[in-house]
Amino acid sequence: MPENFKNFIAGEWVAPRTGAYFENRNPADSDDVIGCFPRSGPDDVTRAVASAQRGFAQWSRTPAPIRGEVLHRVGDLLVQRKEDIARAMTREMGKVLAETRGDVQEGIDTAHYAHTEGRRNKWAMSFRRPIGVAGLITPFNFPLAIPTWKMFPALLCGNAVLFKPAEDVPHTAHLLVEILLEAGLPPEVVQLVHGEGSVVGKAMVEHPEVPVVSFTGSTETGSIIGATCGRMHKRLSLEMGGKNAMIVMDDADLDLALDGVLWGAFGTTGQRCTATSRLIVHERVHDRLVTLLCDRAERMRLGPGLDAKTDVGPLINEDARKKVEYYVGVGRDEGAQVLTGGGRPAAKGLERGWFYQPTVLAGVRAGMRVEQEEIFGPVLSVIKVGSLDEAVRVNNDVKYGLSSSLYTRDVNAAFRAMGELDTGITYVNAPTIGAEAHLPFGGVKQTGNGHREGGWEVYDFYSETKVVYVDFSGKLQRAQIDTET
Ligand code: UN1
Repeated sequence: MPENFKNFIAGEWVAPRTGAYFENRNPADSDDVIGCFPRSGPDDVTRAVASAQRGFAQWSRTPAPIRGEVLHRVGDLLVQRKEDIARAMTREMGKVLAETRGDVQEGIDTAHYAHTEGRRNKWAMSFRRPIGVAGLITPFNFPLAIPTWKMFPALLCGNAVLFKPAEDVPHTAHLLVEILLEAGLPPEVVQLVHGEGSVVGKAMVEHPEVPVVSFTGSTETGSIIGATCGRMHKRLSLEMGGKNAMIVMDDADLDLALDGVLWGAFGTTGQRCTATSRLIVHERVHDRLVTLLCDRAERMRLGPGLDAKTDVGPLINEDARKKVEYYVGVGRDEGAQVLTGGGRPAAKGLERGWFYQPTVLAGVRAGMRVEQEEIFGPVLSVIKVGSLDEAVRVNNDVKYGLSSSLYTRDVNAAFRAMGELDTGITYVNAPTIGAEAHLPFGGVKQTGNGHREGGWEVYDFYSETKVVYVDFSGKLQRAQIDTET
């Protein structure tokens, strides 16, 4: 005779008021009756609810840590009986043992997690407070965007801002501050101080009443700022160099990769921290892609940015062009071939600007200076590899880690590379540039110091977390000690 199981009501195992039962059979063997279970009626429910109300009154006043302890013991007992319960569950429900064991394990995990949640036994909250005057030092390449990345979250958090834009782009900074004032920002909340980094930037960073500093620029300057901020215990966000690579695998959509690399390498005349300055190409598609690339690069139109027909504008200044010229020379000396570009454009009308041709260096090998150092101009180094593993190694073997990109149609390869590419940002089937405001922006290694701009992470940076505990028990509850009622 199969066993008659009972209800558990008001602290007891009891038979249903109805006296009726139903059979529970093994779905894999309908001759196997597991037991007979109560076919209960509304009376049973009413009694159960009345009892549960008393239970609630008691349990809701039991401190959460004690509730957690009980759940912890439940988890431990589930561990002990895991196998028995899994077997009983398979017999009744039918799914295979590996699955019913997993089912029990999920219960164990849930119990142990609930236990730790029970530590929250005081009413508590955390909220954010502004820090003070934020010193913002910004580069020339995104004259509006980068100041806003820093300024808007800083202001939203309640800080005042002291803004020093790059010497090459003071006018955009001026226009931005005018807009802030026109929008109603109280005038003393923003300060704009133009000038040189070595004077104005330095004075800001060293000022004791500027407790938070955000800098985007070179790794060299970032290191100096970091030393000062470290010494003065200031909060500092650094966004520095990059040597970003696009990897193109042999299964990639080459037309897509071609559009991507042209935009990544020569957009903004290569003057982005995120610029694609290395193209790591699988040997099976290398020659084809490089031919197409040089052909397209040669046809890019240089000119003033205000001319609608221009693809590539000038570099920011003479020093920037000299640096690019220097590096192309270094590349030649290292044995790279200049497949296209490699000089100033001859076209009339460009003599008075800091123009430089989009340049492709081929035959670049890992470890060459043009492969390792940030050039910040329209120069792309092409490195040939034989596998994704090699491509990832080459990508990672630089001191920077801002952005990376992988072109492939292999979803498994893409997901593996997302984890292995040692950069703060990875694009799949898109170039290394193009970060958006709602996601965290920043890099690893010498690119940054662990902070992020953008997303909600930046709000962390511009605020201090305040935690408040309110103990309403009317008696001292010593944390971690008074765990009993
Ligand atoms: C930079 O070059 O410092 O992701 C910023 C991008 C741009 C920002 C670049 N949205 O390329």
